[in-house]
Amino acid sequence: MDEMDISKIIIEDFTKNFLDSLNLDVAVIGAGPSGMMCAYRLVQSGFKVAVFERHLRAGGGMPGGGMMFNTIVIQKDVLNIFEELGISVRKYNEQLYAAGSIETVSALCYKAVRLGAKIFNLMSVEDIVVRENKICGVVINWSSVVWSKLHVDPLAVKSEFIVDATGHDAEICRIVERKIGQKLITPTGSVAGEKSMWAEEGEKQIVDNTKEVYPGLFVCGMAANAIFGSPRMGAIFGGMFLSGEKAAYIIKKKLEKRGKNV
Ligand code: 48F
Repeated sequence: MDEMDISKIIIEDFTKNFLDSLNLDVAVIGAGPSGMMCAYRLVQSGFKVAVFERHLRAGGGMPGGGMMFNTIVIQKDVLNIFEELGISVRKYNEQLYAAGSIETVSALCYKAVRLGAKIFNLMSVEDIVVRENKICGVVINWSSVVWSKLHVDPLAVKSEFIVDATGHDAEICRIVERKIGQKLITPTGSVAGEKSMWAEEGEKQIVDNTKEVYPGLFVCGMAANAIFGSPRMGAIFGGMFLSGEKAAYIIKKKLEKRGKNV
């Protein structure tokens, strides 16, 4: 065994994956629960999907559970999804169940990746690609470059659709607001910002808030509540799964209309 072989395998394998992801059907930004659920449903339909995640690991806010107690709460409406993913749940009452946050993240990521979703961790989306008032790609850089404020130019990836699944900060929608102006398809044209915690109301509104908010740009998960000024919910996650699923469903219909039947 030669150390050079190890280096060569890593560089060649990664490069092949990366080159294969330069022209996507859907680029999902953020590997939290909503982004991963969206990616999972899209690859199940056979679309080419990559998820760009700033941090070292996938999962977003889920591994941390509630205040680092690594249990999450889900509602009975998503039990079918948990069963499909093979995640064990514990009943608390007629409405609420507990699940392990690590088991949930692992199962969701594993299923999505096995079906073909690529996850590029340690990469941050710092900008978007725009043509004739439609977003058609993302601009990426190594997170370490961004964090160290190094002056290194990024690379671009083309994509039919992009999904802002960046969580509470709704980073991609904020880039649109900053660079294109108040043109988001929201009541004010801009990002309203999330409201304080109200779990039941936030969970009710999140699926409604999941939609196309600029041509080519969809929003799901906490980012959807943030841009429409809906409440946060804390460590209850049913809405994240349903929101990711809804974004995937609308995108699938749009891709099929464009003749992207797979
Ligand atoms: O925050 P996150 O888990 O978003 P989510 O899918 O789920 C929210 C819940 O975790 C929780 C909650 C439950 O009620 O409220 O907070 O809406 O995952 C967002 C991911 O996006 C990454 C970030 O590191 C995180 O893993 N991210 C954010 N901005 C960027 C990014 C960016 N510019 N480029 C790449 N990744």
